[in-house]
Amino acid sequence: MKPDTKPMIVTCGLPYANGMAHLGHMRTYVPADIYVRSQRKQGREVVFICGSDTHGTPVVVNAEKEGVTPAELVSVYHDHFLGIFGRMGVRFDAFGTTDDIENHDRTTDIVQKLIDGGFVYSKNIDIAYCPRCDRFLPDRYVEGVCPHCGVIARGDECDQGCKKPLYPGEIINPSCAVCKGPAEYRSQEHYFFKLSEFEGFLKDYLETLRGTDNAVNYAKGWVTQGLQDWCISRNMDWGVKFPGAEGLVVYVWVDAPIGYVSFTEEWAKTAGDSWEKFWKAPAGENGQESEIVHFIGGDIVYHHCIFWPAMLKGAGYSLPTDVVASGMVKIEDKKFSKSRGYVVWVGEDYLDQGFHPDLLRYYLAGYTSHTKELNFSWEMLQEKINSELVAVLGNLFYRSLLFASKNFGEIPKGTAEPAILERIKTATADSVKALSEYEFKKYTDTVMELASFANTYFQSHEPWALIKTDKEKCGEVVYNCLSLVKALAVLFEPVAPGKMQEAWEQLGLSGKVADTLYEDALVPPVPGSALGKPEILFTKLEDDRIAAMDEIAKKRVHLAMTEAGLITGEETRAGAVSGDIKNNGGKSAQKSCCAAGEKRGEKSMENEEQKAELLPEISIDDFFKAQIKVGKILSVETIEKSTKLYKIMVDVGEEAPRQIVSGIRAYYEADALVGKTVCVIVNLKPAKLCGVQSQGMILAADDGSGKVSLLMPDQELGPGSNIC
Ligand code: B3M
Ligand code: ZN
Repeated sequence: MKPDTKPMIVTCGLPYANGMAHLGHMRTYVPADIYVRSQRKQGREVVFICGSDTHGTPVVVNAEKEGVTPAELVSVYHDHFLGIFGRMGVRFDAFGTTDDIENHDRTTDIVQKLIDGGFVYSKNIDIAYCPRCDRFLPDRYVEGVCPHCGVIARGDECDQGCKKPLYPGEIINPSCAVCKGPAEYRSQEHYFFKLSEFEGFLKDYLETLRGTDNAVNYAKGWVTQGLQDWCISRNMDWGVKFPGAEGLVVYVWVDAPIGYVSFTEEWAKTAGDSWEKFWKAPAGENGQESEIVHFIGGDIVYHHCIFWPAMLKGAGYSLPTDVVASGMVKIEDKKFSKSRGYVVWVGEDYLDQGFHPDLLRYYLAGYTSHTKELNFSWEMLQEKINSELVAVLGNLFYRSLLFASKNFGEIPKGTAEPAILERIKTATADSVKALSEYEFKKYTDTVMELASFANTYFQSHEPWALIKTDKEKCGEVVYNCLSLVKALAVLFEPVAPGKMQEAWEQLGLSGKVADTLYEDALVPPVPGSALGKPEILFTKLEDDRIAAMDEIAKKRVHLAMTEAGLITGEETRAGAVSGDIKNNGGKSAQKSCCAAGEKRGEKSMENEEQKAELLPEISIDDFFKAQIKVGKILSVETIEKSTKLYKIMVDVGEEAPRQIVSGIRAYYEADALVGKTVCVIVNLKPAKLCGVQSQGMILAADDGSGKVSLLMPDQELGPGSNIC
């Protein structure tokens, strides 16, 4: 295990300081922290960098929603993230904000270098403008249709469709994200980075870039398709001023990754070290003399593998050597969604409930491959912890330490068997190799296999019997068990730093296991040295605790659904709380798109899933249970309590018009609906949506990509005509 001597920077994607930390965040930060701890155990100099992403529309839009200034919002969530990382054992060496003076200065410097290098030009382009709000609509202020794949997207990226970044002026049918009204395009001068000039460079560079396939291979594909120049200025006040351009700031995706550099500068100032050795490292024989490893979410590969290296290259900085992208997170088998309640908040739902951070760290690392989809459920957490950490690792530690303490009162005399040392050596080498390939699950599996081996060793040597017949021999066995325990504490520390420090102290060892190198795993404990007090490290997660957490999760989904108008506040049916849309207007409501409320993109993803999933067969009689009639829309009103619903009066050929609540608001302007001839289920059990009575359902079709159309007869038919 010869440590590589190149200094290494490891970074994590910067969380937007606009909301609380959730499991999705941890899926990137915990493995990155494990990686850093593991590198340090190989004797490598590593600086671990992160910070708050404070600029851009994600922050400004949320601040506006909450009625505070962006700076106020940032300050709250910056502190929140810092607190959560501390509690989760994620130890950054620097955690700055992109609004720090160092980042303003570094961004200005880099953008100026790009300008001086001839990589920036200005051009008049069409920018979405909202006449009602009287302002230009940068990025997430505008919504519309992706020009590449036709899916509903936000202005800066096709987040639910093809995932491509979108450029100002590209989105089709723009509408204002604030007032929801139609936007228009107006011409304005903006600044562009000549990304297209970097095509050749990027092609070669990506051949050398390491990391996970879901990052590197995607990026290669994008370059092959050709690169467009990139608009790097925005109409906003909040952000880094664009050098030499009044009223414009730098696009957030320029100053955010520059945070990696400026936070390194902040670290260097405090540590009395140099940031240049990482970011301005001259090329040695094998390329640059530093390693830069970015851990990111799978949705920001383009930014890290294309934009960022091109910017660094253009401005004369060192280049990322590895990009590691994590897979998606599902909650209870449902697509992660804050608005639908499928979210686990790291503070409120986990740490504040008294769960130890190391259990979650283990789950995140060991559930599946880093690049695959990770599904979280409280039951699976329980199962994994109880059957692995409690039954295997915890059991070994406690039984070995307790037995040693009771029968010897110290580390007994003995020598480590060569076969055991060999086992430890192989496990260490396998673990290190696994992490060099970013295989976190292989890492935890390797550790767990060694723990199983140690349990078998303990069991098969029966120290409880030996102690009665041959204390010396028994001491040998226990000594070997403790050698394995010590090795396991070293190997498992990157995953469970808190618990392994406790184990370290129980072994009577001084110092920090976090500072112990892998090679020390092979050094058995000193015979005759004192032991600490044995304590159970991992206790079973009991059913009632998990059931209580399940209940909290279900309530959250229920609340989200109620807010979205999918179920009424009073209803707490088991089906509803477990996440099914209520039967009344339930499955059929989803099919016909009467379901209201969710972010449009999320809805389309769900429909994608539904497309693949056929419902059970029904008979013709079942079908005719639904009475569908032609109706004419008389009037449309918005429902104040909801942002998604309309109250629609429909003439269905009866004495009085029907009042129907419909989730069609995201797709149709109210005025455009009046006078339309539609199809209505008239015998649906009445329901209350957002407190408003609904007596039927208007049918619509949804293509699964967010495009929604009312179903209408193709000839004019009078209200009340039967659909058969
Ligand atoms: N703030 C968060 C995201 O899009 C964004 C990352 C910036 S990394 C430089 O996941
Ligand atoms: Zn798209």
